[in-house]
Amino acid sequence: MNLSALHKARYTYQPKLPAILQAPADSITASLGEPTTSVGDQAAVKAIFAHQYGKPIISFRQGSNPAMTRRLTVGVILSGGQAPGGHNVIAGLFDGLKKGNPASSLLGFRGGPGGLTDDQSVALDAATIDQYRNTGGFDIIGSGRTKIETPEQFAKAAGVARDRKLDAVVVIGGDDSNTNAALLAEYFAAHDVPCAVIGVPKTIDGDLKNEYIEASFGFDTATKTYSELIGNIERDAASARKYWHFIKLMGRSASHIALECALQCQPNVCLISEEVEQRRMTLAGLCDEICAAIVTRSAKGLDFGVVLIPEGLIEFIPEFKDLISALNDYLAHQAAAYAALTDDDTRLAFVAKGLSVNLASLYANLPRDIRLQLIMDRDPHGNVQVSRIETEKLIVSIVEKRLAELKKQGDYKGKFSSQTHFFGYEGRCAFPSNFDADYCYALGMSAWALIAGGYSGYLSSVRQLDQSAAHWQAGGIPLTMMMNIERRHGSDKPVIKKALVELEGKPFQTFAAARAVWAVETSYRFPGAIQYYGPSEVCDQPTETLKLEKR
Ligand code: FBP
Repeated sequence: MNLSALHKARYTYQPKLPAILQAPADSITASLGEPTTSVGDQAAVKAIFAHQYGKPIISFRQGSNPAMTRRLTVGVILSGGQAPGGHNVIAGLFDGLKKGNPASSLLGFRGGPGGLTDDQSVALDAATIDQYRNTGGFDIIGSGRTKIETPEQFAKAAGVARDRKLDAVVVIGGDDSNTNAALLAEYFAAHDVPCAVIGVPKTIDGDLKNEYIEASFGFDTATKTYSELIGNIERDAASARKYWHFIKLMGRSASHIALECALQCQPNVCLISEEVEQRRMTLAGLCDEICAAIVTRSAKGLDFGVVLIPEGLIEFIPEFKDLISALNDYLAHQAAAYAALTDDDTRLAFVAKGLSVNLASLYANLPRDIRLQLIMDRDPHGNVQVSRIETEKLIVSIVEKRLAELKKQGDYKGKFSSQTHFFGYEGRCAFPSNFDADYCYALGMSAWALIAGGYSGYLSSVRQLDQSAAHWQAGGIPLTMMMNIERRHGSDKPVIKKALVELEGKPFQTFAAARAVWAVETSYRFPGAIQYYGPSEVCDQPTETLKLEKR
C-alpha cells in the first residue's frame, strides 16, 4: 500500500492511558457507587429495564483481582455515523483483552448492529488491528444504523451470542445506538443469555454527555477539522471582501459543534438552535438578526462575513418544530399509503392533506426543495435526516429578499453576494487528534475492564478529561441512568437523553458575551490544521467547550 507519510507516522504513536489502565490486569478492581436512577420518567424506564435499572457507577482502582485474567470472547460493533477514533477504541479493547489473557479473542461484526443479528463477523487479530491504529474512519468492520427492535432481531442476536460463546458485545455508538445496547443488555439478562453488553460513547455531535460522560469521542477531531476550514474561509472572505459565507455544520439536533467552532473561529454570526427555541424565534426573526449584522458591516465598508448554522436548526424554530413533529406522526401512521405513492407531486399533496390549516400554510410557503427534504425517509431511529435539509440555502433566500426590501426603503446600500457550504462528512473520518486517539484507546481498554469485571449494561467512561491522560479516571456509567421516554416514530420509546447546549453553561455564556463585537468587527481567529506532533500547547489541547465546562 502506498501510505501517506502521516499515515505511517501515526502507526508509531503510542496513545496515552490513565494510570489505572497501565496497571497489570490482575491489579485492576472496581469501586461501586450508590444505586442510580434514570434522568427522567423513572417508573417507566424502571419497568422496561427491570434487570438493568439502578446499577451503581463504577470507578476502577488498584487492588488485587485475579478474576480479570479470565479468557474472554468478545464481539464489537461500530454503530451509526463515523467519528474519528473508533479504530482506537477497538485497539484499546483488543490490547486490554490480550493483557488480561493472551488466549482471549475479538470478533468484529460487520456493518453495524445488523452484523450481529445476521452473524456477519470477522476475527480481529493483531495484524489487522495494527493496520488501523490511530487512523480515522470505521472501515475496519464498517458501520450501520440498523435498530434492533423486533422480537425476531433480539432472538437472533441472542442466538449468535450463544453460538459464538460471546462473553460480551461492545457497541460503539451514539445515543440511539447505546439505547439499543441497553435494550440488548436487558433482553440478554431477561433470557439468561450469558453475554454482557457494554457501550462506548461515540458521536461527533457531542450530545452524548452528562455529569459522568464528559465528552463523546470524535467531537474533538471533527470540530478541529471544521474550525480549520472555517478559519480558511474567514481569511478568504477578509481577502476577497465580496462574499457572505453561510456554513451549515453537522451535529444533528444539538449545536455543540457550531458553538465550539464559533469559540475557535469568532465568526460574525453563529446561530445556536437551543437559543432560537428558548427565545421562540421565527425563521423571519432570525434572518432579520443576520440582516442587521450585514447592514451594519456594510455601512462600515465590510460587505463580507461568515455565518455558522447548526445542522438541526430547523427542528428548533418553534413553527418548524410543530411542523416536523406533525409530519413525523403523519408519515409514521400513514406509512403504507405513503409508500405506495410514486411521484413527488402526489407525495407533497398527500402530506399537505394531513396537516392542520396553519401548518399546511407554513409548509406550502416553503420552497419545493425544502418541502421534499422535510418528508424524506426518517432514519431507522425515527430521526429527520437534517444533514439533507438545505437550511443554509433557505436562510440565504430569505436574507436576500429582506435585504432587497431594506434597499428599497433606503436602509441598506451594500452589495450582497453569498456562498453556501455544508461541512459534515469532511470531519467524521479525519485522523483522530491526539486527544481522541488517547481518549478512544482508554475507552476501549476501560470497556475490556468492565467485561472482565463481569459488568453489563454500562457505558465505558473516562473522566477528568481536562487533566493529563495519566490522571484520567476510568470506569462505567449505567446506561439506564441516562434514559428518559421520548416520542419516536409516532410512539413513546425509552431513549438516552440528548445533551443539548446549556444556555446557562460557560461555553454558551462565553460566546454570548463576545458575539456582539464579532458581528460588526472582523475578529476572525484562524485555528489552522490539527497538529499531531509538536509542542503540547499546539497538539494536545482539548476543545474550548471541554475547557470551559471544566473550569
Ligand atoms: P451519530 O449520531 O450516529 O454519531 O451520527 C452523527 C451524524 O454525523 C450527524 O451529525 C448527522 O446528522 C448524521 O450522522 C448523518 O447521518 P448519515 O451518516 O446517515 O448521513
